[in-house]
Parts: sequence; structure tokens; C-alpha cells
Amino acid sequence: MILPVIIIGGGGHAKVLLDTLYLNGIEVLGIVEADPEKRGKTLLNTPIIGGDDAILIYEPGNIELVNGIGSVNLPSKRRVVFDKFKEAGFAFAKVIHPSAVIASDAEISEGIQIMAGAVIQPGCRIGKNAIINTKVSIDHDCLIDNHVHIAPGVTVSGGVRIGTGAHVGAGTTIIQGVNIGSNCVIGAGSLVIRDIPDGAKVMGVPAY
Ligand code: JB2
Repeated sequence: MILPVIIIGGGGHAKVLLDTLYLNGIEVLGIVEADPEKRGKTLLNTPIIGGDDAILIYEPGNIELVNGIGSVNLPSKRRVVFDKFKEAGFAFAKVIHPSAVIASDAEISEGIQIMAGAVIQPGCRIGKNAIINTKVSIDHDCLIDNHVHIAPGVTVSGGVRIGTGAHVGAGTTIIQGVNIGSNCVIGAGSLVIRDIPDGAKVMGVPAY
């Protein structure tokens, strides 16, 4: 059974998710927003129904949540929201654009968001609450950990590992076999040709 969803956050990322949810015929009950100014308004004709508390009037088994908070300006907030509502017993829907190409053996986890035109090749495993954004290409046997955001247009070659919470900026290319550590930030347009340690912020061609 496909459950109706509520989206957390009503900004740019939520807008892209909404379009995909409607393309997939999913019922969206509404959006919850931290910003009181946005409440009572709509986003893509979808009502902003209140703050996070508005979720708690539903039984966890009757709805699924969609994490509408992206991870450029609020890197840890997306994760905090995911963990908070998991602890409260709620499940997060997978949101997958119909134009995405996903290998039959690829493993994708709870709350994953795979945007328009993305490609995920065989042998890949992608963790919880990850964003595989518009037109990202992930080649064979990559391991992408929980809470990673791969921004639009990134090319990830085969056998790459990306650690928990890392952010890979738009248009970056990562060559085969590289390990990118947890909570790294790779600046937009970079070329990654060597391993990047946990927590590092790198950018450039090649990135350092
Ligand atoms: O705890 C929260 C919370 N924290 C922030 N609960 C709820 N319900 N909402 C929260 N928000 C809301 O998320 C903010 O008030 C804001 O309206 C929204 C975030 O919107 P914004 O447009 O600032 O960012 P975004 O996360 O939707 O999009 C960013 O990340 C995407 C991946 C942008 O950088 C996009 O360009 C990018 N594509």
C-alpha cells in the first residue's frame, strides 16, 4: 500500500520533491514549515499546514514522511530532522523520479531521493536519507553512505566510496576507486583524483 506523505520543509528542495511525488501519483497531505511566515501559504498548490508538531496528529503507520530540507545551507539539519522523526516511529518514503535509471541490483535505503535523470549502475549501495540530485551519474560498485548529498550533475566513477554526511558539490567529477571521508565538503566543479580524509573541505581541479 502506498501511504500519503507529509513533507518537512517548504523551500527549493521540497518544490523539486513535490513535482516528483505528483508525477508518481503520491498523495501529499501537506508541508510543515519552521518559518511561521510560510504557514497557511502553498507550494506547488500544496498547503503548508503548520510546524513540525502538525505531523504528530497522525499515527506513524498511516503516513510516510519526506525530508524536504536540502543540505547546502543547513548541512546537519536534514539529518537531525530524519533522526528525530525516526525516533518518534515514523518512516521516510523513497522519492524516485520516473526518469531515473537504477540498476536492478542496486540497493537503495529508506528516505533516499533520486532526482530527474539520475543514473545508478549495478553493484551500488546507497544509504538512508541520501540525495542523488538531478542528472547525477553513479557508476558500478559505489558505496554511498547515509545522509550524503550528491548535488546536480556530479559524475561518480566506478568503485567510489563516499562517507556519511558528505556533500559533493554540483558538477564535480570523481575518478574511479577514490574514498571520500565522512562529512567532507567537495566544492562545486571539482575534480577528485585522490582519497579525501574525514571532515575535509576541498575544491578545485584537481581538488585539494
Ligand atoms: O526543522 C525544520 C526546518 N528547518 C528548516 N522543520 C521544518 N518543518 N522546516 C524547516 N526548515 C525550512 O526548510 C526553512 O524554514 C526553509 O523554508 C526550508 C529550506 O528551504 P531552502 O530553500 O532554504 O533550502 P532547501 O533545503 O529547500 O534547498 C537547498 O538545498 C537543495 C538541495 C538549496 O540550496 C537548493 O538550491 C538545493 N537544490
